[in-house]
Amino acid sequence: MKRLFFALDLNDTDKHTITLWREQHLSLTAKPVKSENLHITLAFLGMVEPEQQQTLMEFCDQQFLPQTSQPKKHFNIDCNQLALFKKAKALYLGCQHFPKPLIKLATLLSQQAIELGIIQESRQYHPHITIYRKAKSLPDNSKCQLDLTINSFSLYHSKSTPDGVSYIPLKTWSLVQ
Ligand code: 2AM
Repeated sequence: MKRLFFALDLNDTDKHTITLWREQHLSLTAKPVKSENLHITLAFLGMVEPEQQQTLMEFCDQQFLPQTSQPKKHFNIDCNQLALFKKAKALYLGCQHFPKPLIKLATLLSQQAIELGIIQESRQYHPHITIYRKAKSLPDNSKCQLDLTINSFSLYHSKSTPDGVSYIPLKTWSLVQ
């Protein structure tokens, strides 16, 4: 069994933009999320059996096969909020106008997980990029404006290592031709 989740991938340039902005605008005693771990969760799955993983991957293969006749464009994400999940102590970047097709994607993946008996949280989907953990409060200078580009999503394995958690993409599906 593996601890898995689906997430939108951030490209290296955007990860660098976020970490640079964080360095320049915030100085917190909280724990910064490693640049390579930055992502936007679509559906958290938790512990998943190999057969369930296989079925989920086959479902995505069918849904997101490249179709050259249907050109698709990348998605722009305008991160304009810095906010805090108080209970989880997670400081995150959010965006007011998240693309509807990506919300639909999150719903689709979550429904698919439920069909396989994987429990999903009933609260509303709240797309975000966690940039600090163990954050106690929202910094005063909480304005941000970061334009990010989304081309794909992946099934990630959340793996504990001596250097902290590592998010390993197991398979990636393109949202762009
Ligand atoms: P976070 O960014 O807000 O911490 C891997 O754990 C990813 O799944 C994290 O990005 C985490 O969100 C997200 N996630 C959502 N629900 C979770 C849960 N119940 N437990 C752990 N991670 C969860």
